[in-house]
Amino acid sequence: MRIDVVSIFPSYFDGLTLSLLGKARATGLLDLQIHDLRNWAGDRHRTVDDTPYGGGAGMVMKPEPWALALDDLASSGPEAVDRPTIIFPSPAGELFRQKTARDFAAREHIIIGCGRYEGIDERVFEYAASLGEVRLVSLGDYVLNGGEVAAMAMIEAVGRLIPGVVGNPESLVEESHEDGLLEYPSYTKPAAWRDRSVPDVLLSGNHGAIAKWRGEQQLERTRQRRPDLLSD
Ligand code: 6GU
Repeated sequence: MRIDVVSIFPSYFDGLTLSLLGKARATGLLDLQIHDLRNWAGDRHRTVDDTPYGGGAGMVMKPEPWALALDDLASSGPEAVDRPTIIFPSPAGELFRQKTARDFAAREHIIIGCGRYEGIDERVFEYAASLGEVRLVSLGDYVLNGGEVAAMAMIEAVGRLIPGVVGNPESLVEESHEDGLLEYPSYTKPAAWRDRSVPDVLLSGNHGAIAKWRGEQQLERTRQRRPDLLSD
């Protein structure tokens, strides 16, 4: 899978050389390339923003550098991928969920455009739709300063679903959100620690009873912490 990221802060993404995703990149499972939007700016100062028409606070990202970046990257993907998926992290987008991650993990070529300032000129989204499938995607109902942190979260969530990235694929199915519920609690040794003991059932060796208990814990936690998940 190929992922191209466009940002004015490429070094945000340095952390993606670490751990499982770093290994996936080194072994070629994930071709992740980070690009500086200013490479496509047209002037000596490498300007990428300007004042908003109609007035208002802050600056808006200019359309021209974005269009040139998208032109170059859309035609640079893996062989035979004519239309990439073009993701713009945005607090005004659809919610990014585990099922969105599964959807994106099945794509061959993803381009992620990270906006800053007060946003990107609206015509960029229209133009991008002529090159691929455009998705505006939000991490949740709060505001970040730009798309970079959201893009990193999405890359990690998507990258770990690429076959082979997570060593034991069984660990992918027993996680929060894979089955629409929160994860059951986990314990390790010692069995008694600071006056707290591990639930007896986990020491019983009775696999049926353990599975039943874990299922009950998942439901109870979901009811308490995320009742919204039970009604979706
Ligand atoms: Cl994707 N972008 C920004 N700037 N803020 C956010 C977000 C994305 N998701 C939640 N807040």
